[in-house]
Amino acid sequence: MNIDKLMQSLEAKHSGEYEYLQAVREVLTTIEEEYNKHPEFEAAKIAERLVEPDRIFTFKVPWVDDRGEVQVNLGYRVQFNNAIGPYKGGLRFHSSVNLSILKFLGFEQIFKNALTTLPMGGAKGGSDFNPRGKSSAEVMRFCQAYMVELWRHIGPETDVPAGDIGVGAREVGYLYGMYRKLARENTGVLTGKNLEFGGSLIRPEATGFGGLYFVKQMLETAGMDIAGKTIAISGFGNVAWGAALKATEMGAKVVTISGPDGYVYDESGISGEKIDYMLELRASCNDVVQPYAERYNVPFYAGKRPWEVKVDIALPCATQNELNEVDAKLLIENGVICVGEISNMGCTPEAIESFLQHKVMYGPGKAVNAGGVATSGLEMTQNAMHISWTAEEVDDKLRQIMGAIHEQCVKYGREADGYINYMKGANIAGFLKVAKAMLAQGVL
Ligand code: 2IT
Repeated sequence: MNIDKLMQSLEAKHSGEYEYLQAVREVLTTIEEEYNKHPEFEAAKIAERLVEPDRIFTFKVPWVDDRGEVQVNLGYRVQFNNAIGPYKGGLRFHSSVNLSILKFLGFEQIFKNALTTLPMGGAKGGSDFNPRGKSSAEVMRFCQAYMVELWRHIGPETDVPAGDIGVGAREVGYLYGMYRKLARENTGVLTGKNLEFGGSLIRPEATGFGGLYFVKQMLETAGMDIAGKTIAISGFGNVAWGAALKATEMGAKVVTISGPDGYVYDESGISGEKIDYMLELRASCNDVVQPYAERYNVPFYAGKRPWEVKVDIALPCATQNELNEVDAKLLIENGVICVGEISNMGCTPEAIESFLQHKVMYGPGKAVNAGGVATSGLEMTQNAMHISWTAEEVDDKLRQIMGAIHEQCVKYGREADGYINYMKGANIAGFLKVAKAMLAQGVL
């Protein structure tokens, strides 16, 4: 595989799609050695076929706001690869959404979904619509207008969307309602549904819980215990909430959460009712964490990120590239032991390089945050069987899946000196599964 040539051709075709090119470069450079052991991959041009999505839908979403004014947003669905199962991946509604971001997320999703051991292909979608500050009626009208266009391209055995940033149970409910009406069928076409119409227990907690199951195993593999460790979390949404809940239950102490406005530092630990309060904060329309600092009388650092705090473990739980080289160096100086991305591509390539150089344990998003989509896969299974599992059954399966992902990362990521390069391990394990499936099915 000639990575430079392939990257140059992608850069020429998709110039300016920085996040997408970043995600592709990371995967190609980490799988190169393994790839070159398989001449059959090169002969079938697996890399060239994998880096381009199967297809992309882009559509206009017109809707009417509460003042009676017509609004026009852009909607997307990127169906990246379905060699091992139906396209699967979330929808992101945020003003920053563009094709580059959805293509990086869709590309990452291929390998993440392969790692879960469940039969799911990779996809992502969304819109530049921002639900923050909108009334529920506006969100409903937008979701309905979005689904009027998307419904023809998805289905329970074809493409199964879910939530991501800006898309929670409320949005999934409105999207599902319109799909059901248009398709005239009740199926598991979306995951992250409410329990009353096919949702799974533990799905809201799953990304955060899965992340902590994984981080606990990383520490245990290095002979350490998560109990008693201090943790910096970024974000204050669903993922940060689930992570704080499980970290606290495991005996660790979460000392930060953050928003676009800055971060709060709660030295005594964000636990108990303070974790419940995160949900209230998220539900309020302002997208700020400062009220937490006022309510619990703790310091708030405006415009700053939580990576300057001295902690044992850092868990990015917000968005892509939220932890850069400067942040990484600060964390390392402060003695960080482990960094687990529960957000997608939370660290910049330079930050990752610093962690690897300093032999800090680093878990990439496609392994650490796979618990969310894994539990979506379990929701699909329950829907297909027309049954629902108990919380314990789902949680047990989630633990097993996170354990299996960890095992694959160790198998393919352990280096000669014993250091586990989880990024390399996750990329190789996810890639091999998809590549073998593509190879067996011919040139498509
Ligand atoms: O990034 C992710 O894995 C998700 N947003 C969840 C996707 C899903 O289909 O549950």
